[in-house]
Amino acid sequence: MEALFCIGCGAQIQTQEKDQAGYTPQSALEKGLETNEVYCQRCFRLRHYNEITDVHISDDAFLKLLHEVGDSHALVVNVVDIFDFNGSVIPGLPRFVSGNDVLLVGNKADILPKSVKAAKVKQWLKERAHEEGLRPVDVLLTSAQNHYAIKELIERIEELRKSRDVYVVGVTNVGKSTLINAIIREITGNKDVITTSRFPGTTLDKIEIPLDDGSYIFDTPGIIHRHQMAHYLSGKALKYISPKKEIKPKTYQLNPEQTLFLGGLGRFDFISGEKQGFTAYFDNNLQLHRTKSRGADAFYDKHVGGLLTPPDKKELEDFPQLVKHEFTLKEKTDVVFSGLGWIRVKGPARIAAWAPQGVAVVTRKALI
Ligand SMILES: Nc1nc2c(ncn2[C@@H]2O[C@H](COP(=O)(O)OP(=O)(O)OP(=O)(O)O)[C@@H](O)[C@H]2O)c(=O)[nH]1
Ligand SMILES: [Mg+2]
Repeated sequence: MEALFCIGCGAQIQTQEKDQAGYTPQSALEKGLETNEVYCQRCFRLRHYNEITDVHISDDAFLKLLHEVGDSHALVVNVVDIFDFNGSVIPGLPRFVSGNDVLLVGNKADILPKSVKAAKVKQWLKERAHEEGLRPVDVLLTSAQNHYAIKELIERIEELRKSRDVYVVGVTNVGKSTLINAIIREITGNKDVITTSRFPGTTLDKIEIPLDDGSYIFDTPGIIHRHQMAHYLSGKALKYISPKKEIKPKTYQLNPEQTLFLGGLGRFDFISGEKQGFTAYFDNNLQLHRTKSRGADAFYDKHVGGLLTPPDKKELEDFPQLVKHEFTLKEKTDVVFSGLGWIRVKGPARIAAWAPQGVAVVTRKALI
């Protein structure tokens, strides 16, 4: 029999090993073949019950795919999450794409505050890309979720690909599959063909979508960065790091030696400087708590999993300790908790940002 692949995640369909990628019960396979729509059991569960089955995906497979991109003559669409640019960077991508054109797509435009101008974000993305050694031929902003700028994206891809294949690449959870679903829906009317979810590592292998002229658009699995918050959270807490709506920034006037807890996921200390406003950009559901820095350690130990949640009591078992990162900031700077959000500091100020061990904290030129 010819190899079959799950149209939801790209894994090769098999009926033998229950805990391996692509497993499909024989009866489901036969049913799927009748309608020409074969989904594996993992996709079935994700699509109908929003339940994840863990399967192992190796970084090797991801590297192999990047080499394949380098060896082909194609347009590369690099999707990044504008809410988490640092977490979206694929190390070494400029080297892998070699001579191929790159179109940079900043997805999840819907969660940026409306007051932010698209042109400014595009310019900001271009500068950040250049810092990473990437020279995209163009930058677009989309919302795959709200179907925003999808027509524009399709037109731009058509112009740039010049009859070549298109590889859609990016780290996990930036919305590659949601974006391709939006493209498919725009062109054919079919909805949600590819499986998407808030869990990292949804797409398991390359998925081929044929185009009119015999070339393909490829969805690809995203690498999972260990320094992203998503790596350390399970089901419920993941909601807080994948905002679905426009973020409402909250400004806190802080005196030195005051602390903000970001639920139980992080902590921000204003160490020294003049009293000033700090603007927090996080999922609207994440509760921020202000306390005195003195005693904040004990406050955290007492309340994490309760008042300071997520993580909840159950998730707390495997949740890493918070680690402190100190910065002296002279001008307007974003302090980014990788994959969670950021706090804009006006400066000058000395601050400390605490994140779970392994999760990166970086500073960058303020986006807003
Ligand atoms: N707010 C918002 N969320 C989005 C958007 N696009 C995707 N998402 C959400 O982001 C999460 C990840 O989406 P996917 O399309 O599965 O991401 P992916 O890049 O294919 O991830 P992998 O397959 O793991 O590499 C899901 O919860 C989506 O609903 C968007 O435009 N706006
Ligand atoms: Mg995907």
